[in-house]
Amino acid sequence: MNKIEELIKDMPDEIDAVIVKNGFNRFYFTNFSSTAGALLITKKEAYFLLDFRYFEMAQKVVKGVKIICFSDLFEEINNIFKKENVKNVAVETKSVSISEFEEYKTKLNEYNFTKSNWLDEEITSLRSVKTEEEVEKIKRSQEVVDAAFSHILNFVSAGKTEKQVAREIENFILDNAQATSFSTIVVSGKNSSLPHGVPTEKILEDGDFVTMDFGVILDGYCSDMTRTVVVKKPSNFQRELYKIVLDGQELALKTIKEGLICNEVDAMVRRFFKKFDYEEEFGHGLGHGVGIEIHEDPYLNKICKTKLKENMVVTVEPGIYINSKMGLRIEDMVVVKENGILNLTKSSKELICV
Ligand SMILES: [Mn+2]
Repeated sequence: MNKIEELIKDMPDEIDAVIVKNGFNRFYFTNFSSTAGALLITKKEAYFLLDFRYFEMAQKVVKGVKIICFSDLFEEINNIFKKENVKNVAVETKSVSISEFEEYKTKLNEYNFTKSNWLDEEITSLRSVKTEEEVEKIKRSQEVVDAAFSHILNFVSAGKTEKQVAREIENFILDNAQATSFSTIVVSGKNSSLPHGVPTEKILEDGDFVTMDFGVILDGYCSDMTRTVVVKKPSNFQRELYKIVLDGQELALKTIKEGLICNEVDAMVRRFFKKFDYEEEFGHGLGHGVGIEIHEDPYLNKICKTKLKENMVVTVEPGIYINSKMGLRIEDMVVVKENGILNLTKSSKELICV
């Protein structure tokens, strides 16, 4: 069964059709990227409404849905609903704005529109469990990230600035993938206490931790990795701190498997850090889902109660950040399996001196 058939199978009796407006969700069902458009799914058929800019390309590459070129979106939706005898229509609650929703209700006033939690939850749950094909794409996306790390190890050194290192990573990514999946983070020395710090003109100095967090988009699928290296020689304290973070990460990697609850995995690493009195210094979630979006469900954090399922792809990225002094993070991306994980990240986690 393909993704659209899955959605149709789960569509409640009281809903005749759905409109998928969110760009990431449209891509999920069609594998086609566009800045505008709408995917209409009735119980019988799927229609992809696109404007002239995308029409020709979509006709060539999109399979399994009817491609319609619209000049007036509402008129086209009306035609389809008439033809298919649609009355009750669900739209995404999270991505349809209040004004857009009002517009639907006004311009298509013969139909009943509902902001549907069912639709959001359905798409979230479909998207969070990856197909084998998606896992393969994410794996290839991660391979570029691993290659970028090998590349940067020959570049990052005392005397370079954070910005220069970030630019070198991004150039490598742009040469080998579609785009970066987020703005590359390179933080060093005191700046490394900032988990999502922005690269600055700060020069890398002896003894600095350098945290590099970056990812790519390849074939529409994201990857994400963080490594922390040290310039020249680490202090004993840095070695200890690094070992605690790595042990915390490995504890999670050894434990994660289908059936565990997200917030319990997060809590386990938090308890581990507490033993060393670093609970407060781990101020963010343990990880997040990755797919079409760099951050998507499920979330390994304090509040997410999703049960892990086979073929969910999540990051595992504990860190310890000592205010105004230093910090570090280590991040891998893994596929959840029945009895454990498949780690897609191959880069070394030894504390590397550069
Ligand atoms: Mn991440």
